Amino acid sequence: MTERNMFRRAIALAGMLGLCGCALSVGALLDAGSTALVARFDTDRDGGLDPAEVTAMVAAAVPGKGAEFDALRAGLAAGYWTRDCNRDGRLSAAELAAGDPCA
Ligand SMILES: [Ca+2]
Ligand SMILES: [Ca+2]
Repeated sequence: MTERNMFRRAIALAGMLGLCGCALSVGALLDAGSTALVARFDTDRDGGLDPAEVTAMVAAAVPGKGAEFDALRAGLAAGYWTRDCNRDGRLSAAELAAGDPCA
């Protein structure tokens, strides 16, 4: 297997885990706690991540150019938004931290 193919498989796996949103927490994916994650990307300091902030977070987690990366980022962002259980358009640290936040 070439190094490039291994890389592609790795990002595909990361995308699936992000879409699932169950096996792996967002915090674990970025190797940071949810509170630290919100603190890092909450640029307007309202205590939650709005769509622009989530986009910035995903871009930081998955750098790279091209359609594959765009699709991966879109998938990850969609996975994160399944955690917005109160549907206020913001992801709080509690929503990011919960293993199954909408249960
Ligand atoms: Ca915010
Ligand atoms: Ca929310």
